[in-house]
Amino acid sequence: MLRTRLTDLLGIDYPIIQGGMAWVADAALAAAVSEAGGLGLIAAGAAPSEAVRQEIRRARTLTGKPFGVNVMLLSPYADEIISTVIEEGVGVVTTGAGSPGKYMEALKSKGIKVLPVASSVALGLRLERMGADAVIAEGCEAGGHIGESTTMALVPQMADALGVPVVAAGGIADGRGMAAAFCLGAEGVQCGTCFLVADECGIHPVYKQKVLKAGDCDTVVTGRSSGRPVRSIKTPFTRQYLDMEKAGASQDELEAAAAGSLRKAVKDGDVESGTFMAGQIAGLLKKEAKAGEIIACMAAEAERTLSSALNRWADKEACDVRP
Ligand code: TUI
Repeated sequence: MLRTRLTDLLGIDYPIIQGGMAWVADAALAAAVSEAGGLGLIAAGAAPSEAVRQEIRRARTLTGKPFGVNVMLLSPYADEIISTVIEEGVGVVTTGAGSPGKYMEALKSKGIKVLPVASSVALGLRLERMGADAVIAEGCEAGGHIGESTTMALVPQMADALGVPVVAAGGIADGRGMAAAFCLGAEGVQCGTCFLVADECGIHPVYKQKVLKAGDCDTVVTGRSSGRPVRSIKTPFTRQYLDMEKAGASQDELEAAAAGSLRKAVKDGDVESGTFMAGQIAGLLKKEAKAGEIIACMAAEAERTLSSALNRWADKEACDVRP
């Protein structure tokens, strides 16, 4: 069994965390993932704290297993969401799109496990010093808001630099990817895109089909000009947006074009003005499945892949000829 420090830390069966996808990751998806032995997350996204509270309570009616809340730190409601998470006794918080520094003491003093996303080693080290229980090293293969480094380059450097467990994210959607992440030094994985096609994921059917039909080159990064790059599935809208960026559109114009576009994709399947966030691994996903099947298959395939590979951990000392 793939037991690691992460499974012990979180009290879960498989070292698999579901990504905290804004507008997507609700109580139903989080509970399904947690019921299957992973860690489900409710994404707070930009929702008001009372809506997040209702989702936390709904998840409790669906599962008795541990689940967490992802706090998107650019949210205007981040302060209240942190208070809500504490009041509701949620055990795990993951964060994205910023540093959770100012919330760390409040969360840690209540025994809440904090797993921030970091897309660089420098940030990972800072987060560890602040008391992060584990760090999610997310490569730019991921969907949504991303950093610069790839998962392949980031994870081993993060694992060497940190003492706390590293969770690999970005580009992982099956057991081979999970095994690869473990070979790079990760003790867990976080997967978002593969759960977009879970039966329990309530996104618009058009969104699901876009993921299922995507090929390896069908995602694109917009927003580089504004310093907030976002990966999503190529659409006429992403083409238009990139053209606006090339033409030197102002931040205000770009923000106005993107405002509400993720919601339009998730809720309405709006192909004209929606942003269908997904990672590069979308091309690997060919069918819908229950969250429990996705997790069980991934874990079993990772174990098979790892046990049939050379035992690199045993060789690590002997092979220490790396620079
Ligand atoms: O957060 C994500 N993915 C997201 S958030 C999101 S909502 C959004 N939509 C449009 C623009 C911006 C956000 C959609 N997808 N992943 C985790 C992640 N966090 N990736 C990168 C980071 C990150 C970036 C900067 C973490 C920390 C950071 O700066 C920390 C600091 O203050 O130094």
